[in-house]
Amino acid sequence: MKTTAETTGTVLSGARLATMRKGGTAYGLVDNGALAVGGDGRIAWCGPAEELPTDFSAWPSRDLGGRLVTPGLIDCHTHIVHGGNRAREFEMRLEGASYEEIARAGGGIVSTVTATRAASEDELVASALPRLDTLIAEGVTTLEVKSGYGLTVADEIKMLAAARRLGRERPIRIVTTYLGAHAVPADYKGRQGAFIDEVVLPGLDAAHAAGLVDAVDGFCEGIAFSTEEMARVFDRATALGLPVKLHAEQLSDLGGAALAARYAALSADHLEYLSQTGIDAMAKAGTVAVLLPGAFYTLRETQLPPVAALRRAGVPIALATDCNPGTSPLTSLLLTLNMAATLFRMTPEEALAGVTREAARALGLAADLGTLEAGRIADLAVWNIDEPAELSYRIGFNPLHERIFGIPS
Ligand code: DI6
Ligand code: FE
Repeated sequence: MKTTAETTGTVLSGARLATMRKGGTAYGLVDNGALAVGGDGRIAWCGPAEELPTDFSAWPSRDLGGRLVTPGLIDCHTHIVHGGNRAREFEMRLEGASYEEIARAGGGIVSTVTATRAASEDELVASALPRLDTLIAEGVTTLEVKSGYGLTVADEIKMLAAARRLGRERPIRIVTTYLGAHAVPADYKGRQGAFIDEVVLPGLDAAHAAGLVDAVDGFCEGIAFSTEEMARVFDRATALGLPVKLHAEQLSDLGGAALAARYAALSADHLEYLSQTGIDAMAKAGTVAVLLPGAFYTLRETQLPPVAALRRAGVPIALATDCNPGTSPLTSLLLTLNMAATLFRMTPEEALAGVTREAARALGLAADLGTLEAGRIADLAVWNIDEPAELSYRIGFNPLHERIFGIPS
């Protein structure tokens, strides 16, 4: 993209750029780099400082003192809007109950549904903000938020409206996902088909008509929905022109990832029990694998997601917090990087790509976000570190110096 000096903007100089562009140096690193941000909030130019085109020399410039600059971080899978918490269930699991036992006994997701239904939209926003602020403080500039704890048409819409409002309360890009097929509420127990007909599909139509849906997701699992049931939801999503994604192969292998791939899904998420057939289907469809080490850790899962096989097949791997009250009460994307490296043996470079370039792709936003290059939106994180690997290496330490959302001051 050619931008000329007619456009005013800002030049950020004295930057070590981890551009996260593929195919060049590790992390796409540019030492002694400069980055010109146009008045439209997009990167006009990015590269070695000595090559900065004279077009941009008239722009005001700011020296970043040699700091590392990465794309703003992207948390591409969260359930950050929800009522209540599940600290009591945490205690029960420590006393020996399994996640599935608790879910079957009416606890688990269903207890969060009760708390979410009881909360107003204002209350949902207010309770999500402290969690959101924690992510923002670590350089997160784009956040995906799922519904799925309302499970009535009105309550799903209330959750999505609360999610959209987070983007007006704070300087952050919010992407919403409709997750009506998350759990079967008590009044539909044993009548899953009726739940899909009477709630999931009409809820999707209504939320979409209200402009509240960017993508459609589901929980494909023994304790939730079958592949046949998810196919019905995906058919409706496709008819509405909405992209799909799926919670797949988290607790068992139902072939969810292959189903998602058949619908050209943006992503299949969790994937601990993913088979080679699922991997091949994802590779063919270009579906991103979103791995969620916070849920793996919280559930004390021992089955590792097939990272090496995904790599071999060339499936892009993204990472996210899965921030939710049951299986991943996690609001740190930096800790997620550390867990991905230590638990999943991903390289620090893969981990950082997983919350930038590949996370953008998992949201269908790869043309706008996730790398530092001309034309992309200038969401940036500036860090007080020298080596990008430090982002994965440290535990419980936040080296963010500055977060730039669109237009630098
Ligand atoms: N998988 C998960 O890990 C979360 N949802 C899902 O489909 C857990 C949701 C919860 O337990 O509240
Ligand atoms: Fe999830």
